[in-house]
Amino acid sequence: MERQWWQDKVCYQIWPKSFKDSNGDGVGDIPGIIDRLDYLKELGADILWLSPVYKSPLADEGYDIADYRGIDPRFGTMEDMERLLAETKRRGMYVVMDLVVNHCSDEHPWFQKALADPEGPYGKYFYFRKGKNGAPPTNWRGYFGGSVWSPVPGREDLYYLHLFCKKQPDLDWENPAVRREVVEMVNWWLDKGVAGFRVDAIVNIGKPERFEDFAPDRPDGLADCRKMLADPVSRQRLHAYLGQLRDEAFAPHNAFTVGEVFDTDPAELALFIGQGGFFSSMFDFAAACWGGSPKGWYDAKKPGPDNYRDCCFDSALRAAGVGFLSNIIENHDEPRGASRYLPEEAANDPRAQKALAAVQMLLPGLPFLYQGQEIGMTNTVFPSIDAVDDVNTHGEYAAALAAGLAPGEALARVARWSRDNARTPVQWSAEHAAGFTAGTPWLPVNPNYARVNAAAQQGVEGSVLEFYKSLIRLRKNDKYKEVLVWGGFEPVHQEQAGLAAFVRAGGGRRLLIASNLSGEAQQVELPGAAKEVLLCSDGAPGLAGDILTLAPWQAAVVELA
Ligand code: TEU
Repeated sequence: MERQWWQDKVCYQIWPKSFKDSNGDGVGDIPGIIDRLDYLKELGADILWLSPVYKSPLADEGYDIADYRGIDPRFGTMEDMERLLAETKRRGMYVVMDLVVNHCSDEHPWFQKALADPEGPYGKYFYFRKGKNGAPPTNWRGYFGGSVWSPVPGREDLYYLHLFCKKQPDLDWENPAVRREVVEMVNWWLDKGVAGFRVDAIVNIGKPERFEDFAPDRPDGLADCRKMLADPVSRQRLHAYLGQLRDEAFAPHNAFTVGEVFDTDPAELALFIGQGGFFSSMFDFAAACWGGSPKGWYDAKKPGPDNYRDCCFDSALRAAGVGFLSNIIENHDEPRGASRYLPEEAANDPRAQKALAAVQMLLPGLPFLYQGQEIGMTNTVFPSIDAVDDVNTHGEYAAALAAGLAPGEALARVARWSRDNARTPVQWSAEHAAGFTAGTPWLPVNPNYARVNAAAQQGVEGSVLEFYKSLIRLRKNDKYKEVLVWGGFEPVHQEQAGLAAFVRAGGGRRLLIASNLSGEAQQVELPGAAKEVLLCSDGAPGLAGDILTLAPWQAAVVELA
């Protein structure tokens, strides 16, 4: 496999609204990001993925774009964006934007023109369909709950399609004019100096030839819209559109792209991330999807450390020799990784957070950190459903109530998985509003900020932040880069509960990564003679003959002879 410029990099996701506010309005902004570039550089982040900063009514927090070539004034100006590009370049860093093109905002001029004349040229940018006997054209349920169809105001029996919220009308990719607009816009940003894109919700652009009802799958009488993704025509179309984006925009710029790809057939992996695939990489959502329920995510099961390990190992084996998956424990759509994968009593334990970090950062593939992960931020508390901002959480809360759950129980369920857990402001210090803003933060800070914050960890040995830095330094160290970036992967002792252990081999070296994801000491039989302990999360591991002893929640990297 030909090597690519981005493979030895470390990525960091910024969710701008909650990263750092520079002007006291309580909303994070681009100047705030520029202000923290030295912090990110010191952490070892190379590629910064910015969730959307485009002009938007923020109905879905920027994933509803009203102008693809404009910056929302809440986040700054185009001059700020250009300064960010220059300042990152100066530090040898890269900026990756979010490409949200399954849909736009209903406030985008395309949709406004389409509403004014659904039969005109802009009507063909979207999906307008006649209803069926007074009901919407199909019985599909959208990602955030409710019908995917909303009536066109002032038009009897005419609807438009939105797989997400009703302020996010789907673009019709079968229309070559839509594809042309997107290709030109992508090239415009790449010419401006962005290094690539994280590609949002992209599998949804492939739609079937005909829109037909599916068998209802919940008490609401609707059927999951994702059923259309399996349609062979949807799939063929998806591949054709992605091929065009790659050939006409990504490839000529040697861009880095990472797809938000759910619902792939393992057989499609090479097509997506193999040599010459549609994307450079795609996220591994195996662990995030573990325990999912057909009733909705309010009903999902909580995974434990062993489930996390098994999902990651399966994915790593599947991708071996094919391409680079992007590894995450959390993002802006998920609860905090520590709260999700660690047992409840350990979620706030820095030792456990470090043990989880060692696995994620040293697996094969590309590590992605999400803002605040590096300081061990955890889920927040929601005093009531009114304290929740996220549109998706409100949809799930409604589904939980409709399924018969009492309001208190419904709140407890959605609180565990809510996207707002990841969206509370980054905790920079123990000062006012965790140092995020001089004003009132748009979403309350997590009450644990006095204890969990960057200032308290910066330069402090044994802190979660410093441990992430040492993991990143190890991955980038010239001596170990070959094995940790491009080396092979072999799970060991996978049957041992509470242990995540694997061997990376390459460039003449073999490294054992062993992480004790349990509160009990563990003995690990070494798969070879120990040569040197390269890294340990806390103190030093016990080494006697061919047995490595790990203290509770201790992780170690051992070079084998
Ligand atoms: O997410 C796509 C997606 O499938 C989500 O609905 C996901 O299943 C859900 O958020 C899990 O909680 C992307 C973005 O990451 C998300 O923030 C947007 O809301 C969505 O697309 C629409 O653009």
